Amino acid sequence: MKNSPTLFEPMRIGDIELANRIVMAPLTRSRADEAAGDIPGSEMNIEYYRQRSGAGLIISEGTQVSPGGKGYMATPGIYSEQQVAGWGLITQAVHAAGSKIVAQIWHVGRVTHPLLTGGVQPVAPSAVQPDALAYTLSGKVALPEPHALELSEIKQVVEQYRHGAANAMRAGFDGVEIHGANGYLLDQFLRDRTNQRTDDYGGSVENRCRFVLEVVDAVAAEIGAGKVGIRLSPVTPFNDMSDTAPQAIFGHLIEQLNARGIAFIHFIEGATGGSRDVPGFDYAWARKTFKGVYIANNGYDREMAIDAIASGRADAVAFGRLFIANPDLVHRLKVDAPLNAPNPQTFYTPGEIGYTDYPAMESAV
Ligand code: 8OZ
Repeated sequence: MKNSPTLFEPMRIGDIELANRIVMAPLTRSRADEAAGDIPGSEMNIEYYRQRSGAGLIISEGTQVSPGGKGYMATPGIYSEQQVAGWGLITQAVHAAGSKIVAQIWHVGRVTHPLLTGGVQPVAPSAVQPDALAYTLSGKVALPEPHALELSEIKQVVEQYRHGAANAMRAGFDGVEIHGANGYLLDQFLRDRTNQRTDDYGGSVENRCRFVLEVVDAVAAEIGAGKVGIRLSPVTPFNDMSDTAPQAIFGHLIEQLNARGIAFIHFIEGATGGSRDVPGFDYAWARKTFKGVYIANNGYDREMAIDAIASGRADAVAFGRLFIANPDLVHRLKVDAPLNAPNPQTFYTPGEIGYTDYPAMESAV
């Protein structure tokens, strides 16, 4: 295609200028200081992000907007002053290394256990218990039935997202990605397996989109739509999710997001970390319809990514596992060098092993 961009060319996402079209996907690594209050910004956290600053854009690991929004061990928050200060050290290092970074703001909804939230009962649109386990210091435990949010509580959660976005900007982030994917709170409102409400927030596609759009509106009003994106996974079964008509609900949502002028949508195409071949949603339609930037994700390799940009199927491509194992991923993709293999055993373990010790090419022996 004439004049089509390449993966390695600069681009603009809303208000954010990027050096290339390679995005580091949000990656939970469970290495915040949990004892101190889920604080990010240790030397090794800073080093991890700094090492990966070849990415045009880094999307931070999911960072919970409130203690009740936490679903895994040692994930960082973005609601306390200490957390803002810790994130500030990370954003500073990433900027000094020439990259950009947005905060992924996150509430897990029903995907948690009081052992992870400091005793807070999990919440959800409806009291539908997930068929999934939580990993806690006391081992694996079944997730309990969540409390269905009251109308007044929904408003409080919207305010938590607004506060998280404001904090992200104070911490020096270039914007935020609202986590609307993978069966967490926003996704629980969208999909009909988990949303069985009969009030203004359930039933019709308009009603099931309401909470997500209230969050988007609150965040955009706080920091500007040009600094806001959202991650969606219309067909993933992850976290015991499903919907009877994904195209209808996500189609409506995307049209509504268009009207709000947000900067990007980050699509997990297919099953999260699994098959890309899951029916039910037309990504080509989404690409054509959405006026902002389309970031593609899920199982991309070098060739697929180059082709997605050259063919115009996506504006940018996000890599997860490959960024865990290859701090210099952008350089390696550019020169078509061999890649380090990620080790799933150390994805969520404390410490530097499997975190900051993957070699860059220059230091490889
Ligand atoms: C895997 C393990 C822990 C968290 C997501 C934040 O699914 C996650 C996550 C994934 O988006």
